[in-house]
Amino acid sequence: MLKSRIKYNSAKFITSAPDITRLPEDSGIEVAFAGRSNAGKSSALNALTDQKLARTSKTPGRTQLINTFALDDDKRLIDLPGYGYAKVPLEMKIKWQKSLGEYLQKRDSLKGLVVLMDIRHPLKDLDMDLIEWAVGCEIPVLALLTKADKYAQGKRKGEVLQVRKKLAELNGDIRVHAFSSLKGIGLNDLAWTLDDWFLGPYVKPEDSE
Ligand SMILES: Nc1nc2c(ncn2[C@@H]2O[C@H](COP(=O)(O)OP(=O)(O)OP(=O)(O)O)[C@@H](O)[C@H]2O)c(=O)[nH]1
Ligand SMILES: [Mg+2]
Repeated sequence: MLKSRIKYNSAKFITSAPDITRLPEDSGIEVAFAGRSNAGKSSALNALTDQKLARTSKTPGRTQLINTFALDDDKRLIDLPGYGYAKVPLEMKIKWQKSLGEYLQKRDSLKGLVVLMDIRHPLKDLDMDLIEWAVGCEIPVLALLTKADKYAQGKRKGEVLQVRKKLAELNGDIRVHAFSSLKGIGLNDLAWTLDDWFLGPYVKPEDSE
């Protein structure tokens, strides 16, 4: 059971949009999941919501549309198309990278970005571009090092510290956690971060007036 303020298992699929003109109205708060093809974006969304909402696949490039899920009338989760997969035909690549770029640049309701990277090869050029762009726009970032079940605990923690150190240089609002949708590692870290972005930081009842 997730110890979060928001009930993520109430998420409902709204739409698969080929471009940003087909998305729901740009109001309320959206948190988007981005990362290289096959990084585990759709799996993370499914683990968070405890549902099979997003299609996952062994074939990279599965998610080519902007998939939108609603938590309530003004809170949405977005599964973005993956980037950086070499074997996709150029024409398709241009089309969906365009929708990704447009989404990132134009979507006013985007208030937080989850950047998923395979723990075995994090911080590739495109990941850094994306994170630097988010910092520049003052959008908070949660970097999730996915498939953390592939590493033993010591190695996992070492990798998290290394990525944290590298990203600290950017001086942005960036958190870094290990994650595994398979083993549930980091699931609460994800849920608590989203809680903060959707609802504002948690204030203990005894601290409030
Ligand atoms: N070992 C392990 N494998 C995982 C984990 N999460 C995802 N995978 C596997 O990684 C592959 C890709 O997962 P997806 O969730 O479809 O990745 P994606 O980022 O949505 O990929 P695209 O939609 O193609 O961009 C699948 O074969 C998953 O089973 C994890 O936590 N551990
Ligand atoms: Mg996907």
